[in-house]
Amino acid sequence: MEHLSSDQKKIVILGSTGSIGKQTLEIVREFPNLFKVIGLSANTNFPQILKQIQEFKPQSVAMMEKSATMKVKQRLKLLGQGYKNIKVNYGLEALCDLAKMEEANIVITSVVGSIGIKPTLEAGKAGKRIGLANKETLVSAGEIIKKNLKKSQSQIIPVDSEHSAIFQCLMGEKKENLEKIILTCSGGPFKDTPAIKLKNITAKEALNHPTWSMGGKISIDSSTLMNKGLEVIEAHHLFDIDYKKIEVLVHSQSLIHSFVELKDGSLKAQISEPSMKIPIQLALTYPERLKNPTIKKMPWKKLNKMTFEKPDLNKFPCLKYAYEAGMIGGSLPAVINATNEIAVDYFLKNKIKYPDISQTIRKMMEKHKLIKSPGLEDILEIDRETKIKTKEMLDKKY
Ligand code: MN3
Repeated sequence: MEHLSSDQKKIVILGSTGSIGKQTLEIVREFPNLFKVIGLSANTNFPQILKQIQEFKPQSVAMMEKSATMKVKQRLKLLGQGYKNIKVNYGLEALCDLAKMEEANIVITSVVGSIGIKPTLEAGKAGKRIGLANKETLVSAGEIIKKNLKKSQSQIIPVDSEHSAIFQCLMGEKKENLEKIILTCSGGPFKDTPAIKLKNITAKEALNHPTWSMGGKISIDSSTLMNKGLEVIEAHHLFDIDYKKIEVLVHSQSLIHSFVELKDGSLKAQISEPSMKIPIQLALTYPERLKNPTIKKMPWKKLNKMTFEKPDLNKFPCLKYAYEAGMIGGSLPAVINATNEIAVDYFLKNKIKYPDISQTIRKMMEKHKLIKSPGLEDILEIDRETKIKTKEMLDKKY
């Protein structure tokens, strides 16, 4: 057992108490000889991260909130000697320090929202492999991230199921042979809800996703199709492909996680049970694959019942806005992303109605003065400013 430890991959998980973070730890738990967790971070969930610290004994921990940081420190002190050397810090700076930890081989970025931009950039600059599960980063700062990645040894392996599917379909294919990407989409819980009824939807209903169990923000994004919109922009950056060659197809069973169409007319798809463990594990093991007994295999009979249809862009305008923002580019994707973050937060707190989410995004897009090629500071400033303006607008409305 011990002799393998020199090949052990050292892993940092940004956002370890969220859904992706926890599943990453499940994989580490399954293969203790292959992986060692050296850094963990969470927003405020200190009971959960304390459990994780006790189990995985990382070198370093970052919390986003100061009071949670203090609680973690106090508890570790009580736990005694074995925990004395674990560093616990807080804030964005601490998150960035984790992302560039010298010993780290792989950084899983599963924090939610534009807070992920800086740490992802730091991991990239430090030449780490990035298991990217934070879509807001590429949406808001795709060009900047890519430019920085080119200068280092860093590589992004997408953890989002659709992008992992595309990545897998393209393994062994030449870039110039890629003709088209077809992103599949579950359609969310309101696929068959009449448009007229959308205004009465509650946060509780929207959180009830048909095929995936996920965090609050992404569940709402899935229901508005903004999630797919963000994924379209992400795919454009990850695979260097024109927006006109990215199509979205509603496939409610979530068995085909995306397709690629190749130059010769061949269509490739990646198919599996809806589980995030395959993409997460591949991000850790690529180019190898591992047999993992906790991953369910798919019975072929399920393939008998697959359906595909076009998304309804009038009922779910967020997807249309995301395409538009992506094609215009510059600072606009950062604006729709920041507006969406606030609008979703307000909706989750029952402060606004469901259709307000898309309407607010439209309004902020129209108000924005475009910066054609923004730098990192511009993006961070636009993110901050847009969030403040969105709050002002929504607070005034209700
Ligand atoms: Mn996805």
